Amino acid sequence: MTDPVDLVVVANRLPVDRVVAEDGSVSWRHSPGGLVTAVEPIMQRHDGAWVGWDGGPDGPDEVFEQDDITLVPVPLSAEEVEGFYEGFSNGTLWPLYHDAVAKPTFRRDWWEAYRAVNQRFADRAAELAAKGATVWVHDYQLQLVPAMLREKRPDLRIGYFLHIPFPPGELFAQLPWRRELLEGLLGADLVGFQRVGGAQNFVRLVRQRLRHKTHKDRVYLPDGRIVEAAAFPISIDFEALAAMAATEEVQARARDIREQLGNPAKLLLGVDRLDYTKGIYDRLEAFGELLAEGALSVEDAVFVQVATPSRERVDEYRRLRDEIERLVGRINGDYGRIGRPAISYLHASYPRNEMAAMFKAADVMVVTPLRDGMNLVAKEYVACRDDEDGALVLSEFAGAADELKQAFMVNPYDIDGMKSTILQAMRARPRDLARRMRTMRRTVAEHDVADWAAGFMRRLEEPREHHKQLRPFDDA
Ligand code: ADQ
Repeated sequence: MTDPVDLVVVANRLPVDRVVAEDGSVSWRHSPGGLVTAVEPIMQRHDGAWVGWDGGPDGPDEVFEQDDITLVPVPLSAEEVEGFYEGFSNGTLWPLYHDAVAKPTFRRDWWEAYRAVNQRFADRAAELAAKGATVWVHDYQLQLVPAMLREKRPDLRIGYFLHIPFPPGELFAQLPWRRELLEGLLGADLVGFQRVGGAQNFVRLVRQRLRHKTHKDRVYLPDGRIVEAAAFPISIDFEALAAMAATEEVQARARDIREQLGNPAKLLLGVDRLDYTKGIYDRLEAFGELLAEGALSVEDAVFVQVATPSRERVDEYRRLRDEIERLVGRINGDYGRIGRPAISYLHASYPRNEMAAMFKAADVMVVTPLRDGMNLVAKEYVACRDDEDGALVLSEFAGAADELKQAFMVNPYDIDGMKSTILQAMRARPRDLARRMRTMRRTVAEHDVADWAAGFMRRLEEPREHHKQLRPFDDA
């Protein structure tokens, strides 16, 4: 057991990966995701612990320290990985919350696994938190944790942030366990969403389905507690990425990338986890049609598509990979020439500086998800364009569209619209691009990830009022 701490972060994944060497020895490698960058300074200030799963079956459960943070693993069995993670989280909630772009599967055994694993996360956090401590719970895998935690530890201040979209009531209502999930979230004092629309969907559902009194962004519970729902659009470490992109090493690598692609007039880039919500297929199809119609040729344009391997044990993802690779093969076969592919397709993960070089090399960044909580790639591209050039083509269905209003907006379901907007972005005048990019850079620099985390914590730690329990339905 470790000493109680003032701040506990509870997330599906720990900010480290377990590495098993050939001799069987285990070590931990820092995995520098956005969430770690965001909460690390707050954790260090607060004396914090991070509760999460190590990403594999049957991991260890000893607490350990890394970079001044106490890491508390929650081990999952192979069946739990299947039921809780691949099943309910990624086979039910993920598609449902993304407009049901793939059909969600509803299975009672997955739900049982989800409940049991959420309880284990909540129990772990309850053991670690000091009296009156703050607990910050993250994402769709852990929606029951706030209420489970409050049940054990009513003294805690509990915040919850959903990284993916929160769907409209018509979709959410399909869930056989809709009531339990809403009640789970209401265990928090503050429920954060990427977009204002997500917060509104949540409050409306709570009113309609649970019959609680609500007013604007507040829910008035019968026991006198007030739960707030609000938008906190997540962001990136703008300064660090901009500084990396400005180094001679990254600039040289960007030139190198263009050269290796045969110095095309325009380089278009897509960077996504290989996920059906990201709109990769339709985007490449739009590009293929532009080549087919002669609006573009491989001399004018090369499309680099980075598709990060993701959830490869789930059938839907394997199918998607096959479909995309077939399409890429067809387009390259029809329009590529020796040494000049139409699409350069990379199914791999890259270090940050290589990503920065790709962003720096690309004239047009094509971000066209069918639905996305935020989409950090769009913000990362903007951070890397210190010369204020480059065009961002952005789906209106990404959370980032609320802030990056100067992007070339598209409806990713409208292939003709996407085609003409890609051409417009490729042909835009440098002055127009600079004007757009300057404003977007200012927006992301002002609202970086530190600002996001500090804003959430400030709101969570504000003194809390209680409403009068005797008259809960009067005048709120
Ligand atoms: P994701 O769906 O993973 O995140 P995104 O926001 O784009 O989507 O973040 C992906 C991150 O992975 C980016 O930082 C990107 O640079 C990195 N990345 C992608 N491909 C890579 C590669 N091949 N090699 C190395 N790094 C790569 C979820 C939600 C989003 C939300 C975030 C944060 O779905 O909507 O923005 O969480 O809340």
